[in-house]
Amino acid sequence: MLYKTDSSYQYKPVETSYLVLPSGGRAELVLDFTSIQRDRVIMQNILLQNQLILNPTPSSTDQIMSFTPNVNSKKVIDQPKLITLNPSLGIFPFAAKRLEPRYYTLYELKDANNFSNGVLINGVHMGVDSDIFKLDREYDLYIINLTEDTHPMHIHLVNFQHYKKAPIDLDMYMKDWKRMNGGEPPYNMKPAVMKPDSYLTGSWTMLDGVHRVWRDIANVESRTVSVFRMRLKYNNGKDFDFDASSGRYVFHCHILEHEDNDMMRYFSVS
Ligand SMILES: [Cu+2]
Repeated sequence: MLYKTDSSYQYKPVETSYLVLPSGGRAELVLDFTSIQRDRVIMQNILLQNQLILNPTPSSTDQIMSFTPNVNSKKVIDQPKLITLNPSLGIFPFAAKRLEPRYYTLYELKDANNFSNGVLINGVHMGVDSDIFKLDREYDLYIINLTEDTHPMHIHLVNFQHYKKAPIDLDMYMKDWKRMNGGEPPYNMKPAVMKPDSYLTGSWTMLDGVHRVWRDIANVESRTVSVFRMRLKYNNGKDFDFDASSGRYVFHCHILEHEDNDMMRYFSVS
C-alpha cells in the first residue's frame, strides 16, 4: 500500500502491486505479508519503457531487497484504514486560478553517425535561456518529450503534480518546431516554443491515484506530452516562510549522463 511519495502523503493510501519510481523518486509503502506462505520474498526491479516491461535489468540491479516473513507468527495486527491523508491533494490541481502554461521540449542532439551528443531542454545549452516563476501564480509545465527515452524530470524548490499526459506526433511537431526556429538545435538564443495541442495523436490521460501525487521528480515518457501543475508554495497551500527570490534553482533530468550534458535549465522566483 502506497501512502507517501517524494515529500507528502497521498490523497489516501492506494493499494498497488507495483510502482513506477522515477530515478531519484521516493515512496513509502506498507507491505502486506499476511497471505504469504513463503519464507523468502524478493522485491524486484523491472525495466519499463512507456509502461511496457522490456528485458530484465542486469543481474546487479534486478533484485533490490529480500524479506523473510515469519510464516508461523500468529500475531494479528490491525489493518490500516483507508483514510484520507492529504485532502489538499484532491483540491489541487483542479482549483487552480491564476494558471499560466509553459512549454518545454526535450530534444536529443545526434551526430552524423546518429550517436547521442546529449539532450537539450528547449533546444538550448544550459544558461542560454532561463525562466522566472511568480509566487502568486500556478503553472502548467508542458514537457514535450521528442526523444526515444523516458526522462525523470526533477524540479528544485517546488513540488508539482504530474496530472495528465498524451501521445504526440513527434515527427510533425519536430519538423515544425525546427522550421520555426530556423533549423537544427542547438539554438544560441531563447527559442520559439510551440503548443503541442494540434499535434496530439490521442486524448489526454489523467494519471491514476498511484501516480497523481505531490512529486519533485516524474517520468516523462518518449513521444509523450506530460503536464506538471505546480505552484510555488508548500504542499499544504501555505506560503514559503523563506525568501524564495534569492538565488537560482534548476529544472533538470535526473539521469546523470543527461543532466551533465545540458539537460538542465535555471529558473528564478519573483
Ligand atoms: Cu534524461
